[in-house]
Formats: sequence, C-alpha cells, structure tokens
Amino acid sequence: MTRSQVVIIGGGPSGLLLARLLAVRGIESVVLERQTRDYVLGRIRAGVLERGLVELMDEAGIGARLHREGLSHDGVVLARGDDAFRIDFREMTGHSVLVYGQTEVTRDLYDALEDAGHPIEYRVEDVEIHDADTDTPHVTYRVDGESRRIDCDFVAGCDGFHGVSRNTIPESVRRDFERVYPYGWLGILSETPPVHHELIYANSDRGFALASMRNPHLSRSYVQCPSSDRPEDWSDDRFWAEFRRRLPRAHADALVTGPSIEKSVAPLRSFVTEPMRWGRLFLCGDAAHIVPPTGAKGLNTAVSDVRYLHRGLCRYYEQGESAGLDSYSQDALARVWKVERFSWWFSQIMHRTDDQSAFDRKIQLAELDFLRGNADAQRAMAANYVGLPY
Ligand code: FAS
Ligand code: PHB
Repeated sequence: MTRSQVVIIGGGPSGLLLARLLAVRGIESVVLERQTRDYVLGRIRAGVLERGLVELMDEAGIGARLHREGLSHDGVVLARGDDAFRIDFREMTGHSVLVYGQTEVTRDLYDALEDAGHPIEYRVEDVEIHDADTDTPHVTYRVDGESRRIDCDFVAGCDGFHGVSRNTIPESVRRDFERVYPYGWLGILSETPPVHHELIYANSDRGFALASMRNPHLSRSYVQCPSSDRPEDWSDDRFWAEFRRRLPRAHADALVTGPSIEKSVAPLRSFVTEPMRWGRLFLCGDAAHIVPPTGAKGLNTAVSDVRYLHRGLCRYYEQGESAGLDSYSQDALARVWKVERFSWWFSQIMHRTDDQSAFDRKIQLAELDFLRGNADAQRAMAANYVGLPY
C-alpha cells in the first residue's frame, strides 16, 4: 500500500496538466493511465488553444515549445457555399488563439513529468475508487498482474468519457444531460500545405467541412459524415473530392491534396454530468462533459476545469481552506454550460442534416447572414471562440 496526496486517474491532457501544476506547488500526485504513453500520443484530437490554456502551460513552466512552434491566429473564415467572410478575433476581442496540436501539448506534459521523475503508472487495469464519500478515499488497480492500492486525500477523475470516475458517483446523486447529433466528423491528417493561413469553417449544401492545420506543412481536414461511417468507408480520393466540393470555390482552387497519415471518425455529442464533485472525488474534462468539436472547446474546457481544481487544492494544502474545493463543481459548471451553449449553437448553424426542414434551413442561413453583417454578433462569436474568462 502506498500513499499520495492526490491520485489522478487518466494521463490525458487534463490529468497530466493537473499533475504538473500541483508538482510546481509541491503537492504530491500519482497519475494512473490505462494506455501507454505512445498510444495516448497517437490519438489526433484538438488543434486550437485558448489563451487560458497557454497561460496555464506557462504557469506549469512548459510553454516554451508551444510559443516557439504554435501558430497565432487572429481570426477564422466562415463560409456559406461560395460566400466566405472573416471574423477578426484580434480586432473584436484583443485576443488570438494558438494553433498547436493536443498531441504536442500532451507530449510536452509527458516530457516534463517524466524528466522530473513524476510517478506515472502506465497500462493500469481495473482501476476502482473506494470511499470517495469519506475523508479517507483510496484507489485500487492492477498493473502487470499485480494488485496495488494507493491511499490519498483526493481523487481527480481525469479519465475521459469512457473512464471509471463518472460512474463512481452514485446514479442517485448524479444527473446527466445529453444531446447526440445525427452526424460525425471524418478527420484526416496530411503532410500537405493548409489550404488557407487561417481555419475555414464551411457550411455547404453537401454538408460541413473544416480546413485546419498543425503547422505550415501539416493539414488537419474534416468533413461531416453520417455518425455510422467508418474511416475505411472513405478512400483518400473520396475524401479530397468531397472536401473540395464543400470549400468555397476561391479556396478549393488552392487545395493541395496528398495521402492521409491518420484518418478517424469522431461521433458528435453534447454531454454534461452534474455534480462534478462527490466527496473527495473531482471530475475534470471529458470525464464530466463532452462538446461537439465545432467550437474547438473540448480540450480548452478540460483545462479550465483543471485550473479551478488546481486553485482549490492549493488553497486546501497551503491555507487549510476548503472553499475552492467546495465551490469547484458550481464554478466549473458555470463555465462548462456556457461552452456547451456556444458549441451547440456553432454546430447548429454550420451543419446540414437530413431531418432539417426547409424552415430550419432558412433560419440557419439567416443566422449566418446575421453573423456575416453584424459586428455585435461577430463580437459575441469571437469572445466565445478565443475563450471565455475563467
Ligand atoms: P482524454 O480522453 O483526453 O484522456 C483521458 C485519459 O484517461 C486517456 O488517456 C485514457 O486512456 C485514460 N483512461 C480512461 N479510462 C481509464 C481508466 N479506467 N484508468 C486509467 N486511465 C484511464 N477537442 C477539440 O477541442 N477539438 C477537436 O477537434 C477534438 N477532436 C476530438 C476527437 C475525438 C475522437 C475525441 C474522443 C475527442 C476530441 N476532442 C476534440 C476532445 C478532446 O480533445 C478532449 O476534450 C480532451 O482529450 C479532453 O482531455 P481529457 O479530459 O484529459 O480526456
Ligand atoms: C483541429 O485542428 O483539429 C480543429 C480545429 C478547430 C475545431 C475542431 C478541430 O473547431
């Protein structure tokens, strides 16, 4: 049996960032990760970072590469068919976003934690949280066939949507809120130059497409597809032909295609579980909520949870105060629901669905027309996209 102050379940971005931020303040933690480091790093996910995430990476002392290699973007292009218009974040909010892949954020975190000899257990199995509703919680798990136990003060459930933490909270305590969208995103990574120097979100009569990137030589491209589609249903040729059709013509003509080096389908859902705390168990990130990737909010909202929890744990250990922990769920959910709203709204105006009535389609196009021509509407969109305050 061993002991730590905080057991963190999940070695994705939220678990790793929490571990690093706590270590900077001398607070012990152990990270339990189900997969290997390489497996976690092989998952291609988010690409756009809010300033709050960048500031926390700086606070964690690991922002150097992100500042060196990240691309600062001052705006995005939205398109309805061939009619494209730009939302200028910098002019509207004074802020930009940073394009730097989640994979690289996670790599920077793993490198820093492993260089510091931080206790991370990989390939753990059968993780179970015990007595979370008492002052003496503990976690059991198996690794390499050996059963282990860690006694702790707190458990951070950073184990994503399919982890064990959320379901540790009794159904009598927990309330889930969900919307499942009738479509998914097929994403490919390709060693080709991005079609434009900023992101393009396209609402075409054939469906949604997003032209994103990781760097000037690595493009991340998405098309809306039926949620039942699998990556093997889409050859590279089929993807590029559809992607080109959905982009505004002026940009489609500039498209450089190439072989995919990664291809995946992400189902889209909006999901929140309340509360995000039960006794000494605190849920962070995808363990507590999911957003459709349209607003580039999944990773960023996981990180805002981490900030609230980190501040609460520091007040507890440094000042003996539990106020930050006691208000964690309320504080985190207040921001989560505003992000859920934005991600749902942006998904609604950018995706075409078969069950959309002619009226719905007209309303959607009117939303885009209003956004195109109204500075206040653009300012509201920009404020959400660059990141709401913590
Ligand atoms: P993660 O899911 O990243 O990490 C949880 C970790 O816990 C994983 O490493 C998992 O192996 C581990 N784990 C699970 N169960 C465990 C157990 N029982 N014991 C130990 N460890 C366990 N967001 C965007 O902003 N833009 C995007 O384009 C985007 N695309 C996405 C595509 C897909 C397919 C998915 C699933 C998500 C996408 N997201 C996107 C959202 C994504 O970036 C998440 O918000 C982000 O990974 C959240 O980080 P974590 O909360 O750390 O959860
Ligand atoms: C990405 O680059 O993967 C990305 C960017 C913006 C989004 C979603 C995904 O809204």
